[in-house]
Amino acid sequence: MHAVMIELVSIMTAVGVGHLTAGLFSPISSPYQAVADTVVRLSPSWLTEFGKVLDFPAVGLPAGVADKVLLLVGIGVALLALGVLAGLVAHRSRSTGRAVIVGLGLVGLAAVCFSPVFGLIDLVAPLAAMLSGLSAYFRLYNLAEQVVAPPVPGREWKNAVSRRSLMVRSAVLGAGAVGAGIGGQLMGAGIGGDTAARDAAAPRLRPAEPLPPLPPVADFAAVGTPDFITPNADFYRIDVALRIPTISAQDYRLRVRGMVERELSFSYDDLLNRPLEERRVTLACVSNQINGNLISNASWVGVSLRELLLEAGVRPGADQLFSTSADGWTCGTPIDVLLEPDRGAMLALAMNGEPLPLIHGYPVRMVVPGLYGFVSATKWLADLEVTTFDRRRAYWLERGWAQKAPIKTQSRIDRPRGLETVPAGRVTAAGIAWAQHRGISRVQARVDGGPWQDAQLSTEVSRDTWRMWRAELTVPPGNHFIESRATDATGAVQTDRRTEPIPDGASGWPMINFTAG
Ligand SMILES: Nc1nc2c(c(=O)[nH]1)N[C@H]1C(S)=C(S)[C@@H](COP(=O)(O)O)O[C@H]1N2
Ligand SMILES: [Mo]
Repeated sequence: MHAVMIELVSIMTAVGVGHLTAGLFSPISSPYQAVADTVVRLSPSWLTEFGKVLDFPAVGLPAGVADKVLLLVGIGVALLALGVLAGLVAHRSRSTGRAVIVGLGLVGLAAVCFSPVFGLIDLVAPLAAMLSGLSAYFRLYNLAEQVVAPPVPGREWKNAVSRRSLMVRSAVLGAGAVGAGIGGQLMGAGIGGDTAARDAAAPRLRPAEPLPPLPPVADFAAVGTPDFITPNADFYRIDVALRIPTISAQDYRLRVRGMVERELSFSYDDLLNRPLEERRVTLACVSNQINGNLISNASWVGVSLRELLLEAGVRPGADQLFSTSADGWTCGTPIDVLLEPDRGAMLALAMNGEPLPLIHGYPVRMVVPGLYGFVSATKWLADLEVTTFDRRRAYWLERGWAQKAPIKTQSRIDRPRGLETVPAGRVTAAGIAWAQHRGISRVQARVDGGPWQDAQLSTEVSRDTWRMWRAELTVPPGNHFIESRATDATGAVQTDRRTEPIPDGASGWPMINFTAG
């Protein structure tokens, strides 16, 4: 019994101290965090794709968050289970209990060392974790050995420790470990740390030329499409960051280096002082399934990435801009696309009128109209290296996704909803269509494989944003299915050939089954 408790408390101490030390020195060096990050990096793609769309709305966990919470809780449960097992064995052999703590410590240490952003300072937290876990183990075991059974008359109490005091000390240590863990979390997250800087930047994030207001019919939200602009709180989120990198705007530095004539370096203030432009751009994730919701639209304010590259002077032969985020995630974007004068590639600083929210990349992220997010939309941007595709391979390329990934011409059906029952007769179908940077020129819908019918389109706001469609269809009572297909401004029609998201985006016509009654 004692053995299990001692094992558990020792493991908790190690984890708590590791997390606290990391919070003080370098948040990414928390062994717990590093192990979770390693699981993410090594996950097979079926698991990753499952995680991206997993959500638990009932407990307030949207997609992009639910998978992360599940992983972190899962590792905690696994640790506790291991602790119980090790404790049961340690009851017989004390060295097993010790070995498990050393083993876990080494796993944490290895995970930290293999982080893509490892630095020497990152050794402190895993070492502190292992030492504190071991010392808790020895201290509690020594205490446990002095525990005597209920005092018998005449027995010497002096050096003996009561069972109760062992329990109390274990409980205090356990509670301390939990407190240390929470403390480390708060410190690492820089709670309150940068909100002042974020607020201070807000008034300066005004574009030189504000965009004209939206046209009156930019969406058909009244019949079930999304609003034209996605509120920040509803914007889809995709990243591999278990801990949101917290970068202080004061310390922010962005280097532009590699195959350039001149290396450049910018502070957050330098970027704020450049001419700011505003663009409405719809971001889309390559992992989006047909009819999926990993797509959102915002108005971004930031600086021209093309201007930055021209200032640095791209040397001949370079074909890739290799960007790295503060947490080590990497992304490769074709330089020729970024240098197109009318592409509008930018380093965004604001999203829908406020400085970037932390989960969407504060303080600086990339936005490139027309390319899927995994090859263009680096959040928490830390480094820009001009290089070649031969020389450096980005995060998702290493995992089987495409090197270049322009967004495909697509549409989605939002109404009727899947399996919905609607009154027979005239049925309003509605949805979205997108082909960023080419623009949408036509959307058609049909019922039960019948003739295609042209849908009405919302006013085009920009060829870089989605466009909404609605169509009035006539359906008799019974079960039906509806399909849609979009045509982009180059005349290319959305293909009916169904493909999986991997490697360069899903294709195929969306289809919804519904009942008219
Ligand atoms: N640092 C970092 N940036 C990232 C990613 C990531 O994992 N880490 N994911 C990319 C992917 S796959 C997409 S689709 C977009 C999503 O941006 P959002 O979360 O703001 O919607 O961010 C991109 N930028
Ligand atoms: Mo993505």
